[in-house]
Amino acid sequence: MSWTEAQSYCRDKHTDLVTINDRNEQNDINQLIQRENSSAGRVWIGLKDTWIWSLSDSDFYRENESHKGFVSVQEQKDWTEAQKHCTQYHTDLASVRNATENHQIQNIITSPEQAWIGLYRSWVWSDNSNFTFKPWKSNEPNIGAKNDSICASTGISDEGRWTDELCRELHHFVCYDGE
Ligand SMILES: [Ca+2]
Repeated sequence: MSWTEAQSYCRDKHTDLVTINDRNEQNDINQLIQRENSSAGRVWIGLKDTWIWSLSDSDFYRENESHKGFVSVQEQKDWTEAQKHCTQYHTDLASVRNATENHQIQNIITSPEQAWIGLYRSWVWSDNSNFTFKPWKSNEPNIGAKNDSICASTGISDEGRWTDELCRELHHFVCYDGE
């Protein structure tokens, strides 16, 4: 199945695709795969690369509707430094929810240079739990960011270390069952 189909299957029949938080869980899954799918190559886990807004509190705009406003900062910074600046002096980099807001931002940008907004790519677990344990295989992940759907897999070899794959590829997968 593709990653998306695997996620639907797991959510329907179990809880979700598996989330792996530490070395022990990684070992358990590696043993499970060896027992059940000894011929399988790569096996989907619940990790996916996706676009997210740096301002993660979606209630923010609702609660502060009256004093919401975009601020254009005339300093050259990389994205991380820009985000740091915004959280220190304002709230965060701008989240852009619709065409009106996009237009408001266009109107306050005075230079012809591109300006950062709060959108970035990150690895997230299917169940939204924290992503801290990262046993990537060496030279992985290695799929360019221009691909819009990248998911993670484990396997039998190399202590189950992870690789990134295009989500549409067909692989076996591991569900998590919270029951
Ligand atoms: Ca890869």
